[in-house]
Amino acid sequence: MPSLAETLRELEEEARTALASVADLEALDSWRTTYLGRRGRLREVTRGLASLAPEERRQVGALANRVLEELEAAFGERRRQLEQEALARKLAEAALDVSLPGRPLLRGRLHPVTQTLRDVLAAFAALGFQVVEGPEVEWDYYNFEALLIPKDHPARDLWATLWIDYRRDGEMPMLLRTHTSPNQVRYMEKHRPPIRIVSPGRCYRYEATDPTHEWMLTQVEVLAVDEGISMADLKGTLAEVARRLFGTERRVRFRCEYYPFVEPGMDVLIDCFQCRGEGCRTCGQSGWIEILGSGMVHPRILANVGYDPERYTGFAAGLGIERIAMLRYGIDDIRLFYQNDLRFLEQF
Ligand code: FA5
Repeated sequence: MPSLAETLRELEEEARTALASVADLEALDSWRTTYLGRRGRLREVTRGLASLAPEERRQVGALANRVLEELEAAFGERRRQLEQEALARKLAEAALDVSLPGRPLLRGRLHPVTQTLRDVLAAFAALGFQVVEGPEVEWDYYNFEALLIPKDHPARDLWATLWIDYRRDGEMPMLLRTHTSPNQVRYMEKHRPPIRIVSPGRCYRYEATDPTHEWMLTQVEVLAVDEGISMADLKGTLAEVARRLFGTERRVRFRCEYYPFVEPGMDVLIDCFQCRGEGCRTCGQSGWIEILGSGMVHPRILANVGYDPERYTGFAAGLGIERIAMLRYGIDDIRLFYQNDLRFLEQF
C-alpha cells in the first residue's frame, strides 16, 4: 500500500494535469471543488494524518500544506489566464469592423408628377399667371351646375363622379371634384377682371384605369379674363407653354372638343413619344396624347358671376399633369406614378 506522502504527490500530479485541461471558468470552479473543496480529494487524503506517528505526521502534514498552497497558487494563475481569454473573446465579438461598407444614406427627391407640376406652374408664372388653390371636396354646384352642367345633363357622363355620402337639409350634394374647373367660378365670384390665374390640384374620377387613365389625377386650371381676349391668346399661351415644357421638336395639335362651359372648345394633343405618331398601346393607337381641354369661357358663366359678357371675354384650360409627365419622361403607363415602387421613382 502506497504511503500517505506518495498518495499526496500522486494527487498533486493528477490535480495539475486536470488543471491544465480546464477550459473555462465554470470548469475551473468544479476543479477547485473536486481537489481543494471541504469534501475534496486533498481533505480526504489528509484525514489519514491522524493515524500517523507524531514525527511522520509533522513531515507529511508539512507536505500536505505545501501541496495545498501550490495548488491554490496554480488555481489562481489559471483563473487569471482564463479571465483574460474570456475578456479577449468578448472584445473581439464587440469590435467595430471598420472595413464593413456603410449603409447608404437615402436622398429624398420630388415625385416626377410634383416636378412636372412645378415646371408647369413656373411656365405660366413667367407669363404673368398667379397660383390660386381650391377645395378637393367640392359641392355639386361648383363642379357641375355653375359650369352649365345641370342635373340630368348628358355631359355629366363625361366626368364619372365619386360622390360623398353627406346630405343635410338645404345643402347641395357633395363630391370629390372631377376637375379643377370649379375654381374658375369660385375665383370669379370674388374678383373682378383682369384675371390671370392657374389653379393646381388633385381630382378624382370613378373610372377604370388604363395606360393613360388613373382614378386620381392632377390638373392645372388656367383662367384669363379681360377686355379683348380672343382664341388667338388661348392658342398663343398654350403653344408657348408647350414649347417651354417639351422644346420645339414635339408636334402640337389643336382639336375641336365640346365642353359645356366653353364656347368654342378645343383639346391640345402632343405626338406620342413611344411611336412618334404611328399608333401604339400607350396612345390607344391614335398617335397622339391629349394633355388638356380648353376653350373660351362661356358668356353665360361670365354673366352669372356679374361680368358684362359684351365687355369681357376669357379663356380657360385644364391641363393633365400626369400625361405631361409621361410625355416628358417617356413613361408608357400612367399607373406607374402611384404604385410607390422605389425602383421606378428613383429614376427621376
Ligand atoms: C376637363 O377636365 C375640363 N375641366 C378641362 C377644361 C378646362 C376644358 C377648362 C375647358 C376649359 P378632361 O376631362 O378632358 O377635361 O380632362 C382634362 C385633362 O386631364 C385631359 O386632357 C387629360 O390630360 C387629363 N385627364 C383626364 N382624365 C384623366 C384620367 N383619368 N387620368 C389621367 N389624366 C386625365
